[in-house]
Amino acid sequence: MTFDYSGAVVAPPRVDVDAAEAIERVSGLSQEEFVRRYREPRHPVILTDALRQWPALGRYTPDFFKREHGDRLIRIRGRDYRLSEVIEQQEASDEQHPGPYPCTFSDCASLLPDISPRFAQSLPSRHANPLIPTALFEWVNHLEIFFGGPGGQFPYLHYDYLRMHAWIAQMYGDKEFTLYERGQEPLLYVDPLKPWLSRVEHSENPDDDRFPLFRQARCHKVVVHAGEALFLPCGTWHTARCLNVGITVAFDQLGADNWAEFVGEVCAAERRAQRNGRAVMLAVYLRMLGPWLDFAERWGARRSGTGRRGDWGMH
Ligand SMILES: O=C(O)CCC(=O)C(=O)O
Ligand SMILES: [Fe+2]
Repeated sequence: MTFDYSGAVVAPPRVDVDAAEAIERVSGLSQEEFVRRYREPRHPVILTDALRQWPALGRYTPDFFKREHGDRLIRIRGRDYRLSEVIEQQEASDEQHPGPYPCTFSDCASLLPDISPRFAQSLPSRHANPLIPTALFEWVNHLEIFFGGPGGQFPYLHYDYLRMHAWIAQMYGDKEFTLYERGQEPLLYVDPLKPWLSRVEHSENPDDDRFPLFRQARCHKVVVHAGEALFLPCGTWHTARCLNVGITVAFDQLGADNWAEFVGEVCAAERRAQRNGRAVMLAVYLRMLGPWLDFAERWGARRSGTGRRGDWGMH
């Protein structure tokens, strides 16, 4: 998608609507209500009780990771660090001098028992289905743990790759998310080569000369606290900032309801890479596969709480 906006535009103040009005915090939500009120209309929501059965809750602290996983290596801007070293830097940091961010590890297989059950609202997820070519997810980590310290800012305004839904499970500390209302792409300076990224740098303090329309974009800020799970429906433009030392489990979801968007993104990526024949073949195959997977999920594959690796996109 390209937008050409020339001519002078006066930038009005940025619209940050009070998040308390915009993004609800709910508990005791049935699966049907979740689908009807949030997933279908693509409204973000915070579930305050979805993680309550996770053994990780209360256990995932900076000290726990320093003690149990401190020797794990984390690559940040081309250099390897020990996780304990990174956490110590983040603990010693402040808003004015943030530590390295984002700092993630994605080799989470051994941690699955800590974050099970995968709650009903985040299922089904079909990434690991053997009928879906794994090459489609070459660049995707379906499950990651983020470590951050005060002032740590996610570097891009984006929506999650291939229009998957994103779940942000905050295990420790508080993280502020800035969520943009849907349908504002003309104001977001979408990168035509990577249409899930905005070209606006430092979205908290944007360059008005380069991105004059950006200030008109309506966004909502919401703080996710430890124990809460934020649902970001597919295609939600967002960015994030750590308010203090924090640990976040982030994972994605691909199901029947965002399948069409997913297929659209896969084919668009093939076309951008000039692979038009492959784009057509994938479109035909994935559009036929969708109803088959719906059927299979309806008849048995759709259950929660079993902690299967496949639910987390692992084979
Ligand atoms: O937790 C964060 O800093 C943002 C995570 C995120 O949006 C992502 O990984 O796509
Ligand atoms: Fe994201």
